[in-house]
Amino acid sequence: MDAALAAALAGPRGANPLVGAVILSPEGERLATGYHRGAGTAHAEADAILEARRQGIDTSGTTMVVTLEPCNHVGRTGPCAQAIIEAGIAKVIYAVDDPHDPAAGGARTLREAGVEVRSGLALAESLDLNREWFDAVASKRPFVTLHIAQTLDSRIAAADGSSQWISSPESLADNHGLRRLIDAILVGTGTVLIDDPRLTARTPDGELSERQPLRAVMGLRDVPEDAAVRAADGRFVHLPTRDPVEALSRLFDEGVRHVMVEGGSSILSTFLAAELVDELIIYLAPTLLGSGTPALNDLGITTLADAQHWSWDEAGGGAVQTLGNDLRLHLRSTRT
Ligand code: AOF
Ligand code: ZN
Repeated sequence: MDAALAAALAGPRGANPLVGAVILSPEGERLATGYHRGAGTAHAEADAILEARRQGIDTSGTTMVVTLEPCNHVGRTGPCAQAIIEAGIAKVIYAVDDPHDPAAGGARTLREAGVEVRSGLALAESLDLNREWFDAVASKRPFVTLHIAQTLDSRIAAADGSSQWISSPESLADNHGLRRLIDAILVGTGTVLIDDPRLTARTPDGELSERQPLRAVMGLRDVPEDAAVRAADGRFVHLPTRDPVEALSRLFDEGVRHVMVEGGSSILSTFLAAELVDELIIYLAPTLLGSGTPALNDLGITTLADAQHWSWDEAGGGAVQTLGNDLRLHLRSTRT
């Protein structure tokens, strides 16, 4: 299962989960490995079976170890359960059930065909591998990470509007690393009109990274024809709404399972007030402004008893990290 998990990591994140599969001989020797390369391409199981065929390996009587329950549906490809049965594989060991209704049920199909099936091996690691995807599929909306780069006194811009750069180069590089992993980045039309950001994922030397998130702008105002978000590769969408639920639903339909909301204050506050944020990443610079744009507006809370509570998230580098001159705070919603 470790090898299947490692293989899964080679795939891209997106509408589909990361999945890896390994085929073992009856003696436990590793014969072939496969992984899923993203929506529209072969699933990990089919990829591993294909790899075995390419090497002229007979798969009958073998064991498949896979990080997700083999699918039972004909989506863009599949069904994997059928491909496994046809390949004569005798035993399937998978980590976690597929929570996606149309695809679920592969384990039963396999058992009915006489394949021995076991599940639950490396369950925690497999859930962790796709934790945003599992969350998004269960809630039928993208997993939401909120990103704020702020001063000690929670300002995201000075009184004259200047906001570049509150955070250190190390924090910026960290943010661009996150942009490579998420499916979409979302800002409000106000941010586009004031800051004209590119919203691309870039390396520290300013080169465009290979994988770019969808750039989404929400709000009723138009996005100017010459706005920087429209440039580059055309992976841009304007969501003409102020309703965060509607914006998330549109993004989910576009295949987005993990979105990072980057500002400004009104959109950050809207998502927080609506309790639609799963994860908070705050870059805290050791500077004070005393005036300027606050990171957040009114969240509709008037008494301490109604305060939102967040928990420190130790995953992925820890709850508090030092990045150059800044602190990176990582928090998780206590809703779930
Ligand atoms: C598997 N193996 O490697 C993956 C699975 O319509 P499709 O073909 O893109 O299928 C997408 C669904 O299939 C996805 O939502 C998830 O439930 C499952 N993904 N299943 O057996 C794989 N990637
Ligand atoms: Zn499949």
